[in-house]
Amino acid sequence: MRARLITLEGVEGAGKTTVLAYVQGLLESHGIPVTVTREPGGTPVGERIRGLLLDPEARMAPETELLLLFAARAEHLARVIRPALDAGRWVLCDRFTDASYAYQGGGRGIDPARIQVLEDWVQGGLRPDLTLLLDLPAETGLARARGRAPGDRIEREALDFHRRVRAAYLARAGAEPQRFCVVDAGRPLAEVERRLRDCLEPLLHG
Ligand code: T5A
Repeated sequence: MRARLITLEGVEGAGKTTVLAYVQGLLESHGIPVTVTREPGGTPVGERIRGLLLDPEARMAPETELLLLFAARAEHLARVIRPALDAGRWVLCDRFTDASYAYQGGGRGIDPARIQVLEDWVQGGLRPDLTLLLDLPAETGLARARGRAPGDRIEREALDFHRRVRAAYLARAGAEPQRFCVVDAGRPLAEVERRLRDCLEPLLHG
């Protein structure tokens, strides 16, 4: 079976981190070797960039933010994602380039055509095989996330920003229904997991 890149996306607090271990376990129970990683981050340089991006004290232009995200992504692809896929390991990534379209495109208002230039340059032809979009109203996700810890720089953005993020994710899912599997993240965890298993089913037997 060809190694696959599976990404998890969603608004703040949608439950990506919560379901990561479930998805990993499901793949491993089918004998699939899995590398679990995240963006921004996943490498020593990427984690330092993440610290900067999420620092509530950091002020930066939207373009700076986008370029830092793609700098971290270039490093992640070179050191983690491509080597894993080349070695036959599936990669399960907590956020990837759809987040740049959703947050920097939808949220910050950067022209998606500019994001696409970076995507083509940094990734070449590599795109996720499957994107699991945990969908939730922005206010519900923020209430969950904020109930847990003080927000980071991006989480602290206004509700309207996070609503645009959700709308951009849903628009991308609508445009590429063959790649996206949209999961209602407002349901109880057991239901969310059942739906995720259904989403993964075709890949497990494909
Ligand atoms: N970013 C990232 C960009 O702007 N552009 C990019 O290109 C990329 C890659 C960091 C930030 O970077 C931005 C987006 C982000 O702002 P992150 O680390 O993924 O990205 O940050 P968050 O989305 O903030 O991650 P969170 O940990 O806050 O959200 P999760 O992982 O979606 O949510 P999780 O699993 O921690 O769950 C939140 C709470 O909800 C509960 C959990 O127990 C937890 O308390 N929960 C549920 N409650 C009820 N029902 C369910 N079904 C539940 N599932 C989870």
